[in-house]
Amino acid sequence: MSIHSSHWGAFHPRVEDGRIVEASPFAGDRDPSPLLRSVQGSVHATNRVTRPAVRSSWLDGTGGRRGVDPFVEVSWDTALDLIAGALRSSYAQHGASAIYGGSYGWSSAGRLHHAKTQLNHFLACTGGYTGCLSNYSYGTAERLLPYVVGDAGSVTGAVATWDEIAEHTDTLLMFGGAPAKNMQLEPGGTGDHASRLGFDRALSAGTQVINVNPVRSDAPDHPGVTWIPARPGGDTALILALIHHLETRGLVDGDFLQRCTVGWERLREYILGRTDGTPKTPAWAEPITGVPAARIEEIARRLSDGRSLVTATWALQRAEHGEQPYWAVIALASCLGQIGLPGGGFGFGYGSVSGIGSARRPFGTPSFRARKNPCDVRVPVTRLSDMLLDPGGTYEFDGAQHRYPDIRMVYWAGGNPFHHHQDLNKLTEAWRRPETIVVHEPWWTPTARMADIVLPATTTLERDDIAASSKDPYLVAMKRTVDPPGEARSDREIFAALAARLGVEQEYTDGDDDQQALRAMYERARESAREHGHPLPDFETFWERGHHRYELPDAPPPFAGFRRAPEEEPLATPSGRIELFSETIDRYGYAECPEHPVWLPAEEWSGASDDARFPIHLLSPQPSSRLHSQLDMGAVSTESKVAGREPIVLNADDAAARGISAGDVVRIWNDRGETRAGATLSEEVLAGVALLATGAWFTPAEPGTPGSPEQHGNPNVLTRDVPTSRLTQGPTAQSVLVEVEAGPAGEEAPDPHRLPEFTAGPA
Ligand SMILES: Nc1nc2c(c(=O)[nH]1)N[C@H]1C(S)=C(S)[C@@H](COP(=O)(O)OP(=O)(O)OC[C@H]3O[C@@H](n4cnc5c(=O)[nH]c(N)nc54)[C@H](O)[C@@H]3O)O[C@H]1N2
Ligand SMILES: Nc1nc2c(c(=O)[nH]1)N[C@H]1C(S)=C(S)[C@@H](COP(=O)(O)OP(=O)(O)OC[C@H]3O[C@@H](n4cnc5c(=O)[nH]c(N)nc54)[C@H](O)[C@@H]3O)O[C@H]1N2
Ligand SMILES: [Mo]
Repeated sequence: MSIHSSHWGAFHPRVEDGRIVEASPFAGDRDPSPLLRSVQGSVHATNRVTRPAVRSSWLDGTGGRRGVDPFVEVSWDTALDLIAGALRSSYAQHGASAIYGGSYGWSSAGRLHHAKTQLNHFLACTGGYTGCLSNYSYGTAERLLPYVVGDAGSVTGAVATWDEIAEHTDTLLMFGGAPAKNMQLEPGGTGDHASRLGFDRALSAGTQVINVNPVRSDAPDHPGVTWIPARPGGDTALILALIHHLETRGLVDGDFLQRCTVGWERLREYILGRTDGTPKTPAWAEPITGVPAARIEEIARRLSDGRSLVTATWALQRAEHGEQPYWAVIALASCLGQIGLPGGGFGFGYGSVSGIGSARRPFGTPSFRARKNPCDVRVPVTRLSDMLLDPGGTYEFDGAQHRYPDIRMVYWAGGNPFHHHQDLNKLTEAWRRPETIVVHEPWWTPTARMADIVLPATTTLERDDIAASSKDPYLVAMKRTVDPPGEARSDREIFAALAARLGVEQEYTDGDDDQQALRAMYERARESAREHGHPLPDFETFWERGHHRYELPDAPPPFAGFRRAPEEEPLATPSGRIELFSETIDRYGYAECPEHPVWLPAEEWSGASDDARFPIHLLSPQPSSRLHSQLDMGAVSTESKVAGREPIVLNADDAAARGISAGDVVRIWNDRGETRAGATLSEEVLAGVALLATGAWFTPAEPGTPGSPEQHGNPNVLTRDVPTSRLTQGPTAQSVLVEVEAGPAGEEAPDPHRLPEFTAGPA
């Protein structure tokens, strides 16, 4: 039986007449994702890009407008000559930094044909490019944590495993729960979805879960789970109040704080109100968080009574001041004194992706090694629009000042900024600046429609690859299963042809065809695995069998060595300890991210009452029905739509107050934009909060026109393009206020997956 893999899991493709008719779950997967049902409809969708296409007014040099002008289909030779010419002239006139190759995006699970990596490798061979830094997922934490605990492992998977939790944890305090919907995905694929089962095992073993969350359904419906409805964005106040209660009742672990942390005295002064006159008591936190003071005291007592683990989803740091809840969680866990004990302390990202809470592989997995970028300009991903709009402008990041490059050419492969970036009306404006925009895509996505040159890329099922992730026990051979539609080529094949035109073919391919490149990747990983005592079969055996499962020994709990001997195994912080006060951050002087965790209300959140026009706090979580914008034309996403639009989840009382019934089309807006969605009502979402998942294909009524109403329910016309802070420059998509109303009636449902307009030749 043939085998393949994807970010949503390994599967067996069944083929009839050259088409995939079913993707059935891999036998090793104990909890396969329902998203497999969307595979065939996506691979064989009618909106595949099948031939190279060029925007007509770009082709004839008359300018025109992206997103508006029709496309002209051209031969591969013509398209590749045009791109090679544009690259040559960009390098000659403006230098490497004028080419933006950041190209953020998940691409595909295969590690050789990972489109962003291949693009970066290609542009490194041709002379360099402006790259991107950080990510939308956990970029804030990734920057902050090294200052606090020495590295970012506690957000990327170096956390207590579900097995450790089941065995040792009495109380699991979860900010944001651990949503089962998100555990379906793992970048690089998974052969065995283990997290949901792990969570269930912990509950069966008696672990008590406290789910602090504006949404109930992010934890299983189980008697061991208590839902604490809490306002989004208020978590830091709640955590400070927990610490206040522990401190004033003599429940903090003074010995741990003294041995393993620095700065407790300073933080304590703040929490007791001695530096700002406001003690952070449970009564103080009650009106901020919506959680009764008595409840907060009870949680503090439970935490200090037995083994406790404090967690937060990645979503909490994707918000204004997103550093603060994470730093505060670490302070709370420090006060409890169980960091480094099995099933105790803190950990981030449970439920954010599949592999968090699984054993981590301490050695290499097959991956493609891109050449080093000879250009050293890199801009945080969240600053995309500002970079395009403000060439030469300065910005602050991580304690230093930087300058935006002058971008003339944008090259994107494997990402969809017209779904993922905040404030898409601002991006539409910024996107007008570059002279040339090239996109490789399997599908006519919103980003492809906004390009000058679009090249048809294959999907994973149309080429050979290997799936692997450091948090999953399987390596899976992804075998070519069907023929590419039309003239589609793999990104690697496309770049090889361009490299030949630019005289760097040998540098780009190393002389390897796909099979040789896969073998080289595999052999490197095999070597690394062997050094760690894990023999992998030879490449032929692996490829023939289709998968390999690693059996991994249990690793010691995170921070165990440090806890035992902080002097001998110090953290990589300046003090070698956990920093509850950071002198380095203090020196940067960022008022929005000061020297220790603080309560700073967001400019936009449901606790702010100064703009009565926008009373609803809009969260845009990850969709249960797809991966971001991927698989939107698949069965699962299509069936989830309400009135032909993305569903918005409204609190039932909020809906009633607005005369909105289930199934209605609603209009959602704020000062940045407006969109439509289909109403669904729920008692399990806090009043004043609404959920509109990310990833519905951006469909403005008038394409290419900033401010045009979006018709399909993409939340990013409403989100704000402001960073968490100058320290981390993370995204703040969860800090958004909107208003929602019924109607307008009679609008036709959009067709987000339609083909663009084509014309025979330049006008
Ligand atoms: N409002 C709001 N916005 C968000 C978020 C949020 O929570 N709220 N979350 C953010 C987060 S965490 C993330 S990670 C981003 C995700 O943003 P993206 O990673 O950009 O989202 P995807 O939809 O996965 O886009 C991947 C694109 O790559 C294309 N692709 C797939 N395989 C191939 C291939 O082999 N070759 C080529 N050339 N293309 C391929 C797909 O068709 C798709 O268009 O979104 C962010 N945006
Ligand atoms: N099905 C599916 N799964 C996915 C993805 C996908 O597109 N589809 N995308 C993947 C990617 S790229 C990423 S980065 C991860 C993201 O993983 P997360 O960031 O963890 O995902 P979210 O769904 O945004 O949020 C998780 C939960 O946090 C809660 N939450 C949000 N804000 C707050 C708050 O202020 N306080 C509290 N207490 N709770 C809050 C919400 O109720 C939400 O359900 O998901 C991954 N998993
Ligand atoms: Mo992400």
